[in-house]
Amino acid sequence: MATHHRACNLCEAMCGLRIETDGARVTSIRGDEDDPFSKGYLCPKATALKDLHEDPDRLKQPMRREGSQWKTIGWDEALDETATRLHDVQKRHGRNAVATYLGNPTTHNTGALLFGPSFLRALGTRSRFSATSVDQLPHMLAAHWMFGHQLLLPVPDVDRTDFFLVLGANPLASNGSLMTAPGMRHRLDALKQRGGTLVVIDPRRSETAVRADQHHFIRPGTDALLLLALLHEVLASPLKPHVKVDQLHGLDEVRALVKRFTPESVSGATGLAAETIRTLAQRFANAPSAVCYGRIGTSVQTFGTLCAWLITVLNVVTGNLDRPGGAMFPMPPFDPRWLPRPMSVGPGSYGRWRSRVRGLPEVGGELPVSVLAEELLTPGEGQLRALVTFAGNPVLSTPNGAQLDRALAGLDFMVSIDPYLNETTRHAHVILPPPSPLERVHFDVVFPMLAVRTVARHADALFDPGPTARHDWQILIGLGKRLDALRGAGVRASLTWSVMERLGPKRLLDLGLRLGARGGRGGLSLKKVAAHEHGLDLGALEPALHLRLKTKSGRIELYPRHLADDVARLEAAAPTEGLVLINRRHTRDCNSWLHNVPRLVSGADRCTLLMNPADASARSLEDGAPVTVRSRVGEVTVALQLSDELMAGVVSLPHGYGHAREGIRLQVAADHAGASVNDLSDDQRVDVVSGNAALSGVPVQVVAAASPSTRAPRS
Ligand SMILES: Nc1nc2c(c(=O)[nH]1)N[C@H]1C(S)=C(S)[C@@H](COP(=O)(O)OP(=O)(O)OC[C@H]3O[C@@H](n4cnc5c(=O)[nH]c(N)nc54)[C@H](O)[C@@H]3O)O[C@H]1N2
Ligand SMILES: Nc1nc2c(c(=O)[nH]1)N[C@H]1C(S)=C(S)[C@@H](COP(=O)(O)OP(=O)(O)OC[C@H]3O[C@@H](n4cnc5c(=O)[nH]c(N)nc54)[C@H](O)[C@@H]3O)O[C@H]1N2
Ligand code: SF4
Ligand SMILES: [Mo]
Repeated sequence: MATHHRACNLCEAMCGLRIETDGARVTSIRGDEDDPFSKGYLCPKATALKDLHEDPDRLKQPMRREGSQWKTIGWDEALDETATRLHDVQKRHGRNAVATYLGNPTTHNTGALLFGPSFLRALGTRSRFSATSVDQLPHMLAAHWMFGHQLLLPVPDVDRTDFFLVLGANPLASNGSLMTAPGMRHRLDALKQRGGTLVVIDPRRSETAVRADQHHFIRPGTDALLLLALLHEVLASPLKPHVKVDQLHGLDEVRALVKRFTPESVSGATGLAAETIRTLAQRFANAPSAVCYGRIGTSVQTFGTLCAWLITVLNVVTGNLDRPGGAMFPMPPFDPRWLPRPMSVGPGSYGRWRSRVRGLPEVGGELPVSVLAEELLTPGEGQLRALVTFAGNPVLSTPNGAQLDRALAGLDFMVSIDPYLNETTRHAHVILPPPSPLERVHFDVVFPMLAVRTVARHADALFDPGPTARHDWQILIGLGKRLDALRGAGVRASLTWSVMERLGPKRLLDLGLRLGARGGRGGLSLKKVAAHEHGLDLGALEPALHLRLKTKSGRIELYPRHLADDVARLEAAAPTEGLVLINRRHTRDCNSWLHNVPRLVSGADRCTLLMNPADASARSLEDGAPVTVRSRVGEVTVALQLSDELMAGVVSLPHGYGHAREGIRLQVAADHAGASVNDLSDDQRVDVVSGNAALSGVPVQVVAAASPSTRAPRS
């Protein structure tokens, strides 16, 4: 029997876990009461770490596909073959003919974060894609322009704020995003207890909205208009004395811009009464501290970057940026932003190259994943021929997944570094599976940069995966060094790879902690962090932007040119008629990849279409009946679930389902297949500034299903 303490790696909240093991078995997983940050909180997903570890469908050996058959092969053979075939495609068609796609779990994987960049350098392709462009890209681009660094992301100081204005986020289901704060329910309760206010703006009365002091419906995709009107109101009064006007660049231009956006002018499009907008602006501006926070509902829409920008402008002009109770900049002990190169993450970039077919700009070295399928399918010079997927399932997670599904079937070569044979990896020629999360070192590299307190935490592996396993970082190094060797990169390159192999994640973390601790001040070590087995908490956030602002002007850029220009597109946008589709998350889902865990999929079918009863009766649709949902790109059939929690004119499907595809090895998931919302979302709908997918607000029609063979269960 042994007890282990470590952070859960399944979502951004980093909850501290207390895991009991008996030999090679996990006997229990509970919240770590002594964790100073999560204080014992955990969600139902944490126990999935045991199930993942024990899942008979989880792959343990590399596999090669021969037709539709999979054959187990050895690691050297798998890595040699993969590197040779990637090299071969690059030799024949150019380096950019190989694409990469990095999925969400990359950000929770210490080894992949530390060694992934070296692999990408060795591959040397500009055809890089990731889940970023179906997620937080607009926030990163706005930060790049406003603060000079894509990862200077302001985080709501939820524990000290007096007024929390939430747009397009449902932290009570998602446990928070770009806001690492385990146990959101307790934090929101504490806000109430200290007399604070929670206001939620969402087309659905979400789990978070139910607990708010006020919830207002908004027509999907119109948040930018609402924010402009809030700014109109705020800027009509003199600024508070503590607003540091001399640190701002472009305030007059913002003032001039928002003049025409009166609450009356946006009321029709947004669905909020002018008086509601006016009162909200005044209450926000007059609160002792306030913070506006927008998350995925504001990012995955056609005006995502405008939203991210205007949210920050609202925080700035009300004096709530970089101030306790407002939006703050975490400066964690291990900080990949300020480490020396090559360990650091760069400040970001924009438009250095464009996608071949649609001409969308590169952002931060990546192209938007909405163009991946067309780049694979459109013949001609520069067509993509091969793909590396790492911890991603883009067939289910990116728009028009069915089109991507078809495109992947035609690749010259595909390799997936992934523990599962799923909807995406079934197209691979080779799958390289890493061990389970409990078999590896875990140190959160990304989320302390988004955490509402200054924290760090290290844990060693619980189990040894054995000599025949390869960690993600070992796979990445294994491929990188082979690619360099095939290219004749020379002795120096091969030495560098050997050094990295010998360093491994722990020594690199130690180095990073010594060099980069707390905004570059150094002084910690992995040993010191690891000594705090329940996690190291270094206290509440402190104002930090003055130390770290990276803009050329040395001031906050309030009026970035590309965004100012994009307001014209917003004003020209025609209101969408008819039903629009939005997405939702359930506490027991984790994007597309935990549906093979029986305890997380038990109970009533969750993949239902939520619809307002008025919309259903207008279409003579019945609660519980199967309905077909159609968009420009496809259709799915699911059970209808009527609820007035949805705004009229809006329907909602969960994201991450659709496991009915042939050839996957996910027995439990296949029995709870559901339908993929991304068979409806449209690859042509993007936020044109960032290229981020507009997954929300998709125009759809809903009709009774042609052959109502199944009457799906109600939840
Ligand atoms: N249980 C669970 N937790 C998760 C995940 C999961 O799949 N399941 N995924 C994780 C990941 S990768 C992420 S990025 C985070 C995301 O975390 P959140 O951003 O909190 O994501 P959601 O829970 O989808 O909440 C988005 C909300 O936006 C609303 N919305 C949709 N369109 C609009 C709009 O146009 N305007 C406004 N104002 N609101 C809109 C939706 O109704 C929904 O309530 O969650 C993480 N946590
Ligand atoms: N319509 C719609 N689409 C969405 C969203 C939405 O709200 N609505 N949300 C978007 C968001 S926020 C995100 S983040 C994306 C997620 O998009 P993706 O990252 O593409 O998809 P996931 O479902 O997270 O798939 C994760 C994959 O990683 C594998 N994996 C898990 N752990 C590891 C590991 O440690 N190492 C390796 N090598 N592999 C691992 C899993 O087996 C799985 O194949 O989806 C996006 N798509
Ligand atoms: S909220 Fe749940 S999934 Fe997220 S870190 Fe905590 S226990 Fe893990
Ligand atoms: Mo995400």
